[in-house]
Amino acid sequence: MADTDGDGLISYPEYLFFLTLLATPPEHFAIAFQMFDTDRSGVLDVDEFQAMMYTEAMTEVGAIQRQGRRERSVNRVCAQCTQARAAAT
Ligand SMILES: [Ca+2]
Repeated sequence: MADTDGDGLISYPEYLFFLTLLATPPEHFAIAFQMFDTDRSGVLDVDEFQAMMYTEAMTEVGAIQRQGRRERSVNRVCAQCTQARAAAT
């Protein structure tokens, strides 16, 4: 379930996404789904799913910056976001 791209490995964005799922109250799922289903098709296509993963990772970047953690951690997350977006194109 956490290995969303099926490569047999759990990337940091996938890990963050999975943790977010675990922490999300059930009543918020429908709202979140509608937010990411930008074409209102009722399903998330690859682009919408990648945008969701990117948003989750960038949310974590903001949290890291607010908590004043080391810049190296932020750079690692940003590099993984860049890799995820490059893989999607
Ligand atoms: Ca859609």
